[in-house]
Amino acid sequence: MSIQLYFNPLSQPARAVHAILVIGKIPHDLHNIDFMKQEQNTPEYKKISPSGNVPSIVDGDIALFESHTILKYLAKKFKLEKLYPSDIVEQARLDQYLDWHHTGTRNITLVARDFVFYPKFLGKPAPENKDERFKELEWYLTTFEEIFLGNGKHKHILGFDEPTIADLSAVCELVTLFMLNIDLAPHPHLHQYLKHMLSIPEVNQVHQPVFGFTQKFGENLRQEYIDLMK
Ligand SMILES: N[C@@H](CCC(=O)N[C@@H](CS)C(=O)NCC(=O)O)C(=O)O
Repeated sequence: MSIQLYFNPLSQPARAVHAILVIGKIPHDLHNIDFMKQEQNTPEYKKISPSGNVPSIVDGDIALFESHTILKYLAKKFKLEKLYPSDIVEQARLDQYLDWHHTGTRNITLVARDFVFYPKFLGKPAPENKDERFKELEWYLTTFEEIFLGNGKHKHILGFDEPTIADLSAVCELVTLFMLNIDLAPHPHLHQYLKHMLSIPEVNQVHQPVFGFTQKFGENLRQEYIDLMK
C-alpha cells in the first residue's frame, strides 16, 4: 500500500519527507495542501494532522504528523539503514541534531516568514527588531557550522559518511536562506554543504518547485544562490 503524503512543496519539513520517499523509492501518492485555500485547517485534514500542519502521512491505519517523527518512521519501516541507522548510539547522535533543528536551523524560516513572506504576500508589517533577529540568525548559522559541520571537517551532519535524515531536514530549511538573500561569504562551510546536498539528484528534484518560486519572487538574488539553484 502506498504512503499518502500531505504536503506543500514550499514547506521545508514537507520537502524533507518528500525527499526520503523519493530516495527510498517508497511508493507514495502526493496530496497538495493549498495554504491560500486554508486546506490545512479543514476538519477533514485535521483528522490526519490535528496540528493543521504539513507534512503528514497516512500509512494504512496510521496517520502521523511532525516531519522528524515521519522521517524516523519511514527510515525504520523501509530499513533505510544509512538514513537512520538502527544502532541506538548513532540514532541518539542524529536525534541531537533533529531536536536542535526545531529551535536552531528552523529560525531561518521564522525570520523569512516575519520579514519576507508575511510582508510580501499578506501585507503584514515586518517586526521592528530586524537587526536583533538577523543577528540571532547569524549566530544559529555559525553554530550549525561549528557543531554540526565540524567547521568544514564534516561532509554530512555530525560526520556521517552518507546523508542521513538530519541532512534532509537541514538542507530543506537552509534553502529558505535564498529568499533572505543572506551573504554566505562568512559561512563557507555552510555554502559548501548546500552545494553538496543540492547536488544529490533526489534532493535537487524535490527542490525544483521552490527554486522556481525563489527565482520568481526573490529580490536581488545573490549569484551564489542562483548558482546553487541548478
Ligand atoms: N514541526 C513541524 C513544523 C510543521 C510546519 O510548521 N508546517 C508549516 C509549513 S512549513 C504549516 O503547515 N503551516 C500551516 C499554517 O501555517 O497554517 C514539522 O517538522 O513537521
